[in-house]
Amino acid sequence: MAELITPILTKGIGELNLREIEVYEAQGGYAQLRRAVVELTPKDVADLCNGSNLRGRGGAGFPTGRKWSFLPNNGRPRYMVCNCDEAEPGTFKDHMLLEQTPHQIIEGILIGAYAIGCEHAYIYIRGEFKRGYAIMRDAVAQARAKGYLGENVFGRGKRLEFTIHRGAGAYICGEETGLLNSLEGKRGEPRLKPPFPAVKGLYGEPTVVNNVETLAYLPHIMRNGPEWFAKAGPERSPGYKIVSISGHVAKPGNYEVPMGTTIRQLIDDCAGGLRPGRSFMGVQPGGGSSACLFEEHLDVPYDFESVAKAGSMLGSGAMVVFDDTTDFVKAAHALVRFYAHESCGQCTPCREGGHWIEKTLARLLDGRGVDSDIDVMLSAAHQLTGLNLCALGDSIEPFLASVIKRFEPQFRAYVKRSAPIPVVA
Ligand code: L3W
Ligand code: SF4
Repeated sequence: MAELITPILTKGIGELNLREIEVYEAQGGYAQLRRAVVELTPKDVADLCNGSNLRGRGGAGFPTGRKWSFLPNNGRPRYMVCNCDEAEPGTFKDHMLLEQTPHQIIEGILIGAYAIGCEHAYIYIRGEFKRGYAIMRDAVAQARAKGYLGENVFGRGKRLEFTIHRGAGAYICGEETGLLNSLEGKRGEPRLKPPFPAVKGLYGEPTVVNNVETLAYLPHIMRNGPEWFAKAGPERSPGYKIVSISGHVAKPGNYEVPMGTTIRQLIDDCAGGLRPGRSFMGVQPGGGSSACLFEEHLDVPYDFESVAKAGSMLGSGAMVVFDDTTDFVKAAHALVRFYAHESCGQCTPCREGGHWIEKTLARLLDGRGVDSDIDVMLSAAHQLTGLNLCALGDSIEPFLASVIKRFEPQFRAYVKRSAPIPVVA
C-alpha cells in the first residue's frame, strides 16, 4: 500500500539531486537553520524538539530532548557529535541519507548544535563510506561558501564550526564512547558509563551524540511544528522512521513510515512480501542484536514499546526477513562470528564468550557437534549477557536463543549428522 510510505527525510531521493545546495534550498532547505539562528533562542529550539517527543533513531530510542537536558551548565565548551558509523547488520538508512541528502544532515546537526549551545559540531563517518564521505565533504564546502557554517553564521556573529571525521572500519566505534575515543585519536574502545557523554564526553567536555536520522528530523519538526511529529504514531514512540528491510523479501530497501505501522504491513505492503512460493519463518526487527520474532508477531506495531513487549527491540530500524529456505544454524553462526570478530576485547565475557560460541557453532556445522553443545551454548550466551561495558557483549544471546528455542530440530539435526567421536584408546 503506497500510502503507508511517508517520504519526509526520503522526499526527493531518486528524483532530485539534493547533493547540490541550490536544489536543497529550493525545497526549503536551510530555512529552519536560518530561523533558529536569526529568530529563536537555543531554548526555543530545544523546546520544539522536546515537544515532538523525538526519540533516538540510532538504536536505544532515548528521548532526544532529555539527552540534551543532561548537559551541565558549567560554562565549558559543549560538543554535538553526529554518529554516522552505521554498521549494525541489516541497517543501511544513514548510508542512504549521507549519499543522497547530505545537506539535510548538515542542517539537522547545526540546528541541534545551536539548540545545545555548541560552537563546534562533528560528524563521525564510517570508514567504508568512501563515497558518502566525499559527498559530505563537498556539501560542507558548499554550506560554508553560503555562510551557513563558520565564524559568523547568517552574519549574526554566531560561530558554528563543523568537522568531518572518518572511522577506520571498526563496528565498535558506533558505540558512542568508543566513537568519542576514536575521535580523540585513541583506540576505539568503549568507556565505562557513567559518566555519560552528556557530562564527560569529547575531550572530557559535555557532549551530545545523536544519530544521523535523529538529527535530520529536526528541520522538519521545526517547519511542521512539534505536534505534527508527536501526533504521528503512538504517543510514547511518535513520528516517522526509516526502516531498512532486507533478507528474503521481493523488494528490499529503505521505507519511511509512521511509527506503529505493523511488521506485516512493512513486509507485505512496503517490501513486496516474500519471494514467490516461499513461506515466512521469522524476522529480526532491529538489526543483528535483536531477537527473532515469528508468525504470531506479524501484527505487532513497529514502535519501540510494542516491539520490546513482543520480546525483541526496534533498535536502529533494520528488519531482516527469513523465509523457509533459511538455515538458522548458519544464520546464527554468521551473526555470532560478526560480533566475536568486532569485540574490542576489553571485557572477558564478550571477548572469550563470543569466540567460544562461534567455534561451537562452526564445529556443529562441520559435523563435529555433540548433543550437549546446544544447551551449553544457550547457557554461555546467557552468562555473557549483562556483564560487559557496552551493548556488543549483550548482542549475541537474543538472536541465538530465540532461534534455538524456535528451531531446535534444525540445530539437533546437525548433531545427528555428526560423525561419531573417535574413542581414544
Ligand atoms: C545521560 C543518563 N545520558 C542514557 C544516553 C546515553 C546514550 C543514550 C542511550 O546503545 C543500542 C544498543 C544496541 N545521563 C543517561 C544518558 N543516556 N542514560 O542515552 O543509552 P543506552 O545506554 O540505552 O544505549 P547505547 O549504549 O547508546 C544503543 C542498539 O542500539 N543497536 C545498535 C545499533 C547500531 C547502529 C548503527 O549501526 N547505526 O545504530 C542496534 O539496534 O544494541 O542496544 O546516548 O549516553 N543517565
Ligand atoms: Fe569491548 Fe565487548 Fe566489552 Fe563492548 S562488551 S567494551 S565490545 S569487550
